[in-house]
Amino acid sequence: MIIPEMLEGPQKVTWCTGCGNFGILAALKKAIIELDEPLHNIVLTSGIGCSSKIPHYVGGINSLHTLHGRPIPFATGVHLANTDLKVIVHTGDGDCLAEGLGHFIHAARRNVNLAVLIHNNGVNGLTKGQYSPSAPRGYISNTSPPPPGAPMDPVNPTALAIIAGATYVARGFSGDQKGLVVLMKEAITHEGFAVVDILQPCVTWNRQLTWKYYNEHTYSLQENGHDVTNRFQAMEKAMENGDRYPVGVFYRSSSPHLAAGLALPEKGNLKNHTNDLKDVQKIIDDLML
Ligand SMILES: Cc1ncc(C[n+]2csc(CCOP(=O)(O)OP(=O)(O)O)c2C)c(N)n1
Ligand code: SF4
Ligand SMILES: [Mg+2]
Repeated sequence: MIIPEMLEGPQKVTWCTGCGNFGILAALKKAIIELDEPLHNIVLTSGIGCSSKIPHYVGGINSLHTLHGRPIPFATGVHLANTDLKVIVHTGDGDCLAEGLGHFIHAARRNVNLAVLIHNNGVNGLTKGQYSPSAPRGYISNTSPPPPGAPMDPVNPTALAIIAGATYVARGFSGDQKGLVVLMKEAITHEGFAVVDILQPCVTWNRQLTWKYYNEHTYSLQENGHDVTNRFQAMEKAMENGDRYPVGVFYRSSSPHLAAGLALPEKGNLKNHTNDLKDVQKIIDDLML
């Protein structure tokens, strides 16, 4: 049994008071406790950003705080080395939808068995509030002053994930703890590429997409008779824009994930291979020639 003390992080949390990341951290810990998976089987990767500091705040599991835009390739490597692991990616909207966008699309297309949790706050929080690829058209920030504010439509991570081939696509809200825990558990246990776009207020830089705004503009997909197996209906809901944000599961399907279709080594998972240092020495010697 996992108890909260086992997940105490090694470092003091440095997020601003009131930041939506607190809700995501609390939901993640609750999801891990409820899943009751041995902690050594859980690996968390993150990029760079306020959101990507999360590995420092969760203890007991294995974590990799990687490079900006790159948590998905690191996670893919971890997964292919040991397909028994549950690999979770924490990434910001800047991290995932700007520098990391190519990785996101191709990992979805490959249906890599990962749970990608996007802390979506519409800004590059860590670097002082520049508008991110998910900021709405017209959004005003220090890098998108009026007029016209952000001069283009945002990247839509849920619609993009569905069209690129992700097999579990959902949206959560960091203010809806109960709903978020359910989505995280489903994403982590899903066999294939799972995405949860998490609406996360940044109280310091984003004065438009606030707690109040999301409380008033989100509604439940599942309470409104949505069919998660219908890809076209899922796209329609994911593309719903304006002032209403559907929250819940958009799409779920089952198809072979990347590791199932790859020519993996005969001995199976890399973790099963013995380290023969003689082989390593031979490679070094060859390179030194
Ligand atoms: C390769 C590289 N490019 C750019 C940066 C600068 N940088 C650091 S964090 C960041 C954006 C963070 O935004 P987001 O991913 O949305 O995270 P948030 O802080 O909002 O949680 C950028 C551009 C960097 N550190 N490394
Ligand atoms: S800058 Fe924004 S995203 Fe970063 S910790 Fe502060 S409130 Fe959270
Ligand atoms: Mg951000």
